[in-house]
Parts: sequence; structure tokens; C-alpha cells
Amino acid sequence: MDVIALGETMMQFTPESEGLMRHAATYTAKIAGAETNTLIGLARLGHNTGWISKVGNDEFGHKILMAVRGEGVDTSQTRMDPSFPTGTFFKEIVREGEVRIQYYRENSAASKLSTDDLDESYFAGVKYLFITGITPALSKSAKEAIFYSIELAKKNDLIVVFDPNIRKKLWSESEAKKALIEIAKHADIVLPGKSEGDFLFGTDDPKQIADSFLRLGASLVVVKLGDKGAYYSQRKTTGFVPGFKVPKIVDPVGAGDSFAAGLLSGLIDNESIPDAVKRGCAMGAMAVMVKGDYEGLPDKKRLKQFMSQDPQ
Ligand code: CKP
Ligand code: MG
Repeated sequence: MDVIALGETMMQFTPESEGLMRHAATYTAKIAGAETNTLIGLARLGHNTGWISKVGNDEFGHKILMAVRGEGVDTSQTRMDPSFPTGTFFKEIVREGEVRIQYYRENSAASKLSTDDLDESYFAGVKYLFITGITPALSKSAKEAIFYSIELAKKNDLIVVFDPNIRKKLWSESEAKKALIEIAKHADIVLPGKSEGDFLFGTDDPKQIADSFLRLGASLVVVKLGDKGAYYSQRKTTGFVPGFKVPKIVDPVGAGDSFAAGLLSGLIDNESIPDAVKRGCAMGAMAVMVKGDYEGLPDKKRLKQFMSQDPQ
């Protein structure tokens, strides 16, 4: 296995009409979750991935498992919980470019994830563990599961990749800060955005954000700068990779997860850091051109075409 990840995937409903959701009459149903967005992105590029999670034993749980499995991600470590439902969320397009998220995920099956859901043998021989700051926000037991997954990763020589993905709707700012800094101390690769750097360290300067994570112990930090590109630092080696031009941002959600998929794909293929970062930027760009959080993600051939056509 190249990459395994632990986290929640939900049903996502998006009104077909723009404007306040109170006026919406019809919705498109999709599935979405940061960790599976990344795993699906990787699977489409030909990498072996596995997902550790819980869904409800309900129709939404079946739909999610069918979709994730259908993309080629191993779901042997995702259980259906008969006692709690699959989480859902709504993506309200208030107007073009303004997206609001409304979660209905409290007490979802995935929020009940605990250390009992992790099987150490699943970690053996895997290259990367991908985690985000969403899972520890779900519940105390899910937070414990994240720290245990890090422990198992270290014990089995996996590289820990962490996207802070701050979700202020899920926990208090002080709780979030404390937990995310604690996780960052154990991460080898950190993939923050500028707003996450600002939240955690009070600066939106990419170099200062990267230095702050490096000081906590990371060996590679890539700061995502949206359509501008990304800044990377490995202490002595630093650089900036410009982003890809996108004719129109149709749906910005999922860009960060897609970036992670591209970067990890590059690293697995032994690309140089700047080339892996470039692959991350391309995947982020491809994700935002299509509705849905991962639907726009390409296979290797389409990614290559996109990257060679765009002069950056
Ligand atoms: O930071 P991103 O826009 O890349 O993340 C989007 C995902 O997991 C989305 O799919 C949603 O399900 C979530 O983040 C979340 O829980 O907010
Ligand atoms: Mg993000």
C-alpha cells in the first residue's frame, strides 16, 4: 500500500439553484471527505490506497462505500456501524464564488471512531499515513484514534503527512490550536494553507509559516497559496512553484485534498520536491474546474496532458 488515511466521509448535498438554501428545491447528492478525496485522487493516478473509517449501516453508508471502493480504494478497514448514522453536509452556493458549508455530522458513525478501529497489521509495509485536522475535531475518541494512528505509523516506519484543515464549526479555537500543534509535532510533512498558518502562528507569510512547522519537527512543509501556487521548505532548501491558470473556479472545495494527492503521487514516483509540488498544484487546479470535491481529478494521462498544455 502506498497511502492509508483515517477520517470521515459524508453525503454531500448541493442545491441545484444558487442563492440561500431556504429557497432550494432540488439537490445533487455526492460523497465527500477530505481523506477520501485525497485517496481517490491517488487511486486515479494508479497508486494503492486504503481508507480507515466508519459509516452508518444505512443507504448513505452503502453509497459511500460503493463510491470509494469503486474508485479503487481499499475499504476493508471501514466498518458499517448499526448504531449511528452516516454524516451529511450541505454545500450552499450563496452566489458565484461564495460557498457555505452546513454540517449535520454530530454523533455520526465516523465521530465514534476510536483506537479500537485501528489494526496495526494494516500499517505494515505502507509508505504514508495521511491525516487531517478534521478527524480530531469529531470527538474525543476520534482524536485519540488520530494520535494512536501516528503511534502505529512511527512504529511501522510510515511517513506522517498532515493537512491541518481547520474547521472552526467543529470545535473551539483553543481546542483546535492545542490539538493541531500537538499533531504537527509528530508530522513529517505538513501541508497548511495561509489561513491555517495565520490561525496557528499569527502570520500569513509562507516562509514564517513553514519555519514554524519546521521548528515543531516537520522535515518538509508545503504552504498552499491557492491559484498562485505553493511555497515549500525543507529548512535549507526552499522554493516557490507557480500555480496553473484556471479559466473559471467552478467549485473551490476539495482543492487542498487534491493538492495533497498530487504532491504524494509525485513523492511516491520519486519526483524532486519542486516537481511533486507542481503535480500538487495541477491536481488542485483540475479539482476546482469541476463541480464536486474530487470529480474533476484526472488519471495519469489526463494529468500529463494538463500539465504539458499549461505554460504556468
Ligand atoms: O480543504 P478542502 O476544501 O480541500 O477540503 C474539503 C473537504 O472533509 C470536504 O470534502 C469536506 O467533506 C471536508 O473537507 C470537511 O469535513 O469539511
Ligand atoms: Mg483544506
